[in-house]
Amino acid sequence: QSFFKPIQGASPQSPTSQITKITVVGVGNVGMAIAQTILTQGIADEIALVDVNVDKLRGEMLDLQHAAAFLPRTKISASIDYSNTTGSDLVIVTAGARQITGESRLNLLQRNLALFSKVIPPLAAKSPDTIFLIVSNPVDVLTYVAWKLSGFPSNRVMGSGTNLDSSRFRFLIADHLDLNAQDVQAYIVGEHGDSSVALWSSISVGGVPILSFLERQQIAYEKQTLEKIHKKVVESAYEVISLKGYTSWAIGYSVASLARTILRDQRSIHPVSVLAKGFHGIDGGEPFLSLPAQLGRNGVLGVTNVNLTEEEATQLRVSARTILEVQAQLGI
Ligand code: 6V0
Repeated sequence: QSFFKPIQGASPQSPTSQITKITVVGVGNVGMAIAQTILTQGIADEIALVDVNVDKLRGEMLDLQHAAAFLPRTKISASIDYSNTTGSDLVIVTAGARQITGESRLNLLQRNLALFSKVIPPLAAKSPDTIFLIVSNPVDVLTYVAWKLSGFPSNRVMGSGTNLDSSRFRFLIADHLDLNAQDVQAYIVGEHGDSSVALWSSISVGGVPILSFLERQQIAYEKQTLEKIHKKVVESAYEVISLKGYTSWAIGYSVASLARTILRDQRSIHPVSVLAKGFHGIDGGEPFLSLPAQLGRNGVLGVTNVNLTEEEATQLRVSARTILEVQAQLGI
């Protein structure tokens, strides 16, 4: 029995509606920040949460559901069973093992590889047409792992990569010049983390290329300032983790912006981790690392043909080699 009575002459059939469904795997600090940003921005009709911690999973689901009166209508479900993720348009993976004191990065990676071996195949089977967006660290290598384990075409597997690093970069430049960060165009590419590469030549404010402007003004010392800003970007995550224990809000907004671009086919450009083979002289393997990519409903639509200086291209290839060395030790 329905709450509403149909109006006179109405057809009993409703047109099949197109539901947008996002799965978020891992309801830790990062997964929940992503889920709540997606909710407040009304990006999905349905969010399916997955975790191995049953109580935490149900608690987080209920807590979000209780905000329904203040949010765009979104169905929120949670289950440890992957059947609940069936038919997802986008699967965001934030599940990750935490580094144990004294544990090497490689050991942590081996544990996350084991975790991904359990998580990725059932997700891919339940949503064979989905797009994977990997967030768990080390994000570039784990995006490669997800690509291998899913058997998906490369355009449907990407990592959040340096989208966050670039946002931090834009914030710090805007803060330094007293501007709005949304008016600052600037890209950090390569590995998400220590060997990331700042594309100086790409920095512009309101259409004015910053470096050539500064060079005309002979403010050479500003270049040093920009280099300091890049160093600060690399240190940002460590700083936030040492102060509050984890990072969450910025990665939440960063990933939600990627979700919106993909699902609403916005075709905007984001630096994300993609299969970088063949770009800027990167060869000798299949590394995933961040390049400015155009994103839309079909995932990665292409990579911007950005002009790198010789120094930037060399740094990018070093970044690629670092990632390839790690990938080679995985044995997949
Ligand atoms: P967290 O708070 O420990 O949450 C991890 C969650 O994963 C927990 O709720 C676990 O129960 C869950 N989990 C573990 N195993 C499984 C499994 N097999 N299936 C489903 N869920 C599982 O970590 P936090 O949320 O802080 O971070 C998550 C990951 O994101 C880590 O790998 C971080 O390093 C990474 N980040 C990546 C960033 C990026 O820019 N790419 C930024 C921030 C964090």
